[in-house]
Amino acid sequence: MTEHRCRISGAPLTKVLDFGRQPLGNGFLSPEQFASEYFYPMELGFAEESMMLQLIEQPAPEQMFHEHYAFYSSTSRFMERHFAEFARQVMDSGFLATTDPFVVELGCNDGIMLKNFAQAGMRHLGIEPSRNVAEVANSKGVRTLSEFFTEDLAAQIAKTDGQADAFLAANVMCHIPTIVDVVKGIRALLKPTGVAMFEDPYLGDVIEKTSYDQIYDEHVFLFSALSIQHLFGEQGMELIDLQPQTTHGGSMRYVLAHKGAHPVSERVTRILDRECAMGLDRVATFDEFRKHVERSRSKLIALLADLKTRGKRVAGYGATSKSTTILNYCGIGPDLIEYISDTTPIKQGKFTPGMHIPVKPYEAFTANPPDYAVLFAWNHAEEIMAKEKAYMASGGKWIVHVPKVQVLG
Ligand code: DWN
Repeated sequence: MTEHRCRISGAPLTKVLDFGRQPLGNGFLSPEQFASEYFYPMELGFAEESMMLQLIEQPAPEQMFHEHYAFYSSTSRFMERHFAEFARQVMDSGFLATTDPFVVELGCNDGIMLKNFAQAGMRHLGIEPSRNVAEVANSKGVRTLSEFFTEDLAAQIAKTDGQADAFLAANVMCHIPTIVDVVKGIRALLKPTGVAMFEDPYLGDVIEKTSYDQIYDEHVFLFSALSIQHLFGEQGMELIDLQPQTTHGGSMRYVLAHKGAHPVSERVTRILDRECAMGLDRVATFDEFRKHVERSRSKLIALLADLKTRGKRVAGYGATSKSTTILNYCGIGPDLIEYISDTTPIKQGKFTPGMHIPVKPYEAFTANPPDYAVLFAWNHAEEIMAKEKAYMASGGKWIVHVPKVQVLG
């Protein structure tokens, strides 16, 4: 039997959760592709030395991030504003050189954040392996390379463009299995006074809210401040600030710099202490998490089965990557959920990975609203509820599974 090792420390991983056979989270497909659909065993492992929760096995990056990548960041107005504010914070941070600063963003997708630097006339570079979204970024005037970021690429960029004042990433770092190489690249690319700022879904929120749908093929890691401190500490860098975010159901923005380059905020100690109190450094914590996940699954299946028995129509709202985990882990197919509506053209007319529920344009939802809508895009609830007042006024109800399975409305 192969022994699976931690991608950070090389220590053996302890298996803490098994989601069974899962397809690609963003692998929306057509009926002629059903027979050859790719599946892999999705299991979570933990290593106490690195304190890093991670997938034991992950599909190859080229299989997930390519010229047909189905997720465009700019589908949410709220996220547009969030990234404009993130960019403003970087520009006002005092970390950028006063003359000719250089900002690099890893996984810039369609340029949702970097366009703010481009519009401000600032020197910038996006690195985005998914060619289709990188093309959109370039078309918006965001200078973007369609490559995977490595220590070698960092050295090349430093040679051609110079070192960076800021290295940014949002919902990207947790996708990269070769993260140690990426951290070495960041260290090489950053000026001695430069900062790395990145945000990702936060393990503390996932545990507190049982939001297990944050676990899918693309998210090879679920970070905590403890694991990030350890990972960067090994490469001579340190956490200088932590800024909790409400995005994606609870994220954390990590601010890192070369060791000793900048003062460390008192928030860092406070959050690290809180994580130790929550047990994010111990394998036993994930056994409790597993029990909560299993309970959540049973409740969701029971609720949908009951609605079916009562002859209610149920649809999904938002064909998220996250929903792939829920649907496949709970075994929910078109018998329980008629269709899922989504505003992303590339997903429409296709079927969800694994369970093959039809994905329909948003207009299908408004034209023939269901009795109940499962809010798979629960992380955008505020924006969606504001938009769907008519659905609720006409008696439409929501099903959410975070922080617990319940019917709203
Ligand atoms: O890390 C990742 C995050 C940032 O984005 C990626 N690995 C992939 C992706 O994950 P996701 O698909 O779970 O992200 P979202 O932002 O929860 O996806 C929302 C989906 O819902 C999109 O397909 C667009 C759709 N949507 C909609 O149909 N109506 C979204 C909104 C706000 C709406 O009103």
